[in-house]
Amino acid sequence: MSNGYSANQIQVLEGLEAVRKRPGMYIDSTSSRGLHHLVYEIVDNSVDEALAGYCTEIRVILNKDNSVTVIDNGRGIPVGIQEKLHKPAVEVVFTVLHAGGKFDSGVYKVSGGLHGVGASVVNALSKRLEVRVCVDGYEYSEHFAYGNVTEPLKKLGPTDKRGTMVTFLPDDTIFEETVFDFNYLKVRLREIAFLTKGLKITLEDDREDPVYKESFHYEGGISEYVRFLNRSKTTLYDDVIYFEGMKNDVLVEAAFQHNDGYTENVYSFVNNINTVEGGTHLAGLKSALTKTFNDFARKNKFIKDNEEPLSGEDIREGLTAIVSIKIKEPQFGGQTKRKLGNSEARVAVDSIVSEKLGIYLEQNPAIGRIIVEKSLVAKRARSAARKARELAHRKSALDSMSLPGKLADCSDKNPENCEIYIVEGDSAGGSAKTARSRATQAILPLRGKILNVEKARDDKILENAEIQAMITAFGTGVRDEFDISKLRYNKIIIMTDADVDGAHISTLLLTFFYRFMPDLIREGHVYLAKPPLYKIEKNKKVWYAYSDDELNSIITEIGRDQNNKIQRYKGLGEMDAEQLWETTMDPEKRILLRVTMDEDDKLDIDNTFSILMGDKVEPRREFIEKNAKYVQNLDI
Ligand code: TSJ
Repeated sequence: MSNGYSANQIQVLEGLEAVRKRPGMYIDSTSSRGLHHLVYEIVDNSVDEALAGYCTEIRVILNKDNSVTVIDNGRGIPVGIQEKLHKPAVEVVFTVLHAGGKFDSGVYKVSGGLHGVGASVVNALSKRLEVRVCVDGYEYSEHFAYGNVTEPLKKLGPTDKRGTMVTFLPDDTIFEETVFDFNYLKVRLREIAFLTKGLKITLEDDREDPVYKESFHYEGGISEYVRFLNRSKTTLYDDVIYFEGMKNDVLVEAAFQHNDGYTENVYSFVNNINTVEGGTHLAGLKSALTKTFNDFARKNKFIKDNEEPLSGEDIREGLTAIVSIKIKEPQFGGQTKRKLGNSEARVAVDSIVSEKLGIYLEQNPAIGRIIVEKSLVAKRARSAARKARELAHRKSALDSMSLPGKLADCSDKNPENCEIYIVEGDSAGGSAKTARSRATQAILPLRGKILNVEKARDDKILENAEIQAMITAFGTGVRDEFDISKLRYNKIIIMTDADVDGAHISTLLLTFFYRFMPDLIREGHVYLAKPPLYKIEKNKKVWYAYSDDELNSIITEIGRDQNNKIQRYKGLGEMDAEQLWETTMDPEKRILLRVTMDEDDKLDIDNTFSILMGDKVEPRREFIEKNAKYVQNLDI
């Protein structure tokens, strides 16, 4: 060959050594996220065994040495010698890139899908990996290190069990983070259990004493998922409406229930992968809902013959829905490869949901009526909301003449250089205005608590003075009219007191940004300022501590002394302008936390906001208790 590579060299490059040399080509990151994906990579194989009908239980164990064990009660990975490579099939699975397929075609699979890099990549990125298989009456084991066989396949002895067990220890020279997070794994494993009805998944933390376990097992599958997502909401009717069916080789499940809120929470999955950009299956669901509810509404005279139909948005206000399909050859497209392209999926979902929902509504007209009445209210409110949105848009499009009165704008007109501080309270706002660097820092003080956008419709939200001030100042508009190129500040910085009220205000603001201008967060423009918790003075010298740990290390360093003066800051208002500048606003010294989001976590983020901001107390109390150990600097 002209480039001088021999076939043999190419073979070598395609081996597992390539994975270790360039992990980024095989996993999307070597950060904490990539580390956790190793677990999903292994678990997906057991889920496939469950989808094939041979496995009912999966256990995931976080071991003390930070290795992970995955156990299933499926058929066991075959151990027979594979003809082509003259090796046991199980060894091929762990040592050949993208192995599999030969003995498992013609079934729905979740592994090998989008992230599906296979067990061999996990093996290559592990310091050690052990597999045990119980199959055909015997137990076998094989050991690997860095992807290489260290103990060949060994027959251990007879057993009456069946199944596969894999233990792997991620290589800490490859991953930046090697400690597994129970809660991160829990969210996804619970989701897999919801999406695979009947499958029991247990997550066990053996690093805790006593061992901490949670199990997920849902006979109702995605209809239980919808009930779970609505648990912090007031629902409009008790049923979760659920349909399943098969058409064109596409297995379709859909479930939904309305709540009395205003946001649309519709999620779609293909082979257990969350299709964050939607696609044909989602389009099929939306079209079926719009068509079928309009048919029902007309038939029952909720809409007159000459009246406009309900729009899809009207019907989906307050809707929590999931569509989950299994398809043999998914075609993914879109920016993040999370958009389904198969046209047969649209047809399958549309026709199954249309047909079954039509029958359901005939048999349950009272529920149909509740939904249509809610949609009719939404339809009326929608036109008011559109006017409010357009007004907000027009206002922001005008020049600085229309900027809010409370805004102290910066003089530099290049957004690249500019930042805006959203400040809690007029007094802190006043100090911030004095302290700021006028050229590049704008200050927008907010009075009191801002509106909870989870509990109001667009028209009410956009009438709110504080929200209007932000929209006008940012310049981007909201929702469909949002245009990031109009953004007037490169950084939007939320500055609140370091106490519970401050945290609440930050959450309200983040909820507003997330619902109305999610791209601000997605593109990394939103930050939280971190004011100091303590001021330490000794012999006219001053230190600031931003956490209890930092306070302790400062005290250790300067020595415990009668002359030390330690002041606990209760709020921004206690600092004068100079202190505020020095501790929280000076770009050279301040601490800013950038707010980020991972598309994969969208469902969980939606859910977290609705729990924190929703109307039921119990789920919120439970959430705060469970997450209390992760919350720092909360002055309770
Ligand atoms: F991939 C893997 F090695 F990482 C892995 C695979 C890890 C774990 C924890 C489980 C599994 C796995 C594989 N569980 N069950 C299976 N099943 C098969 O590999 C299997 C068994 C029998 C047949 C058959 O056609 O008889 C086909 C397959 C795919």
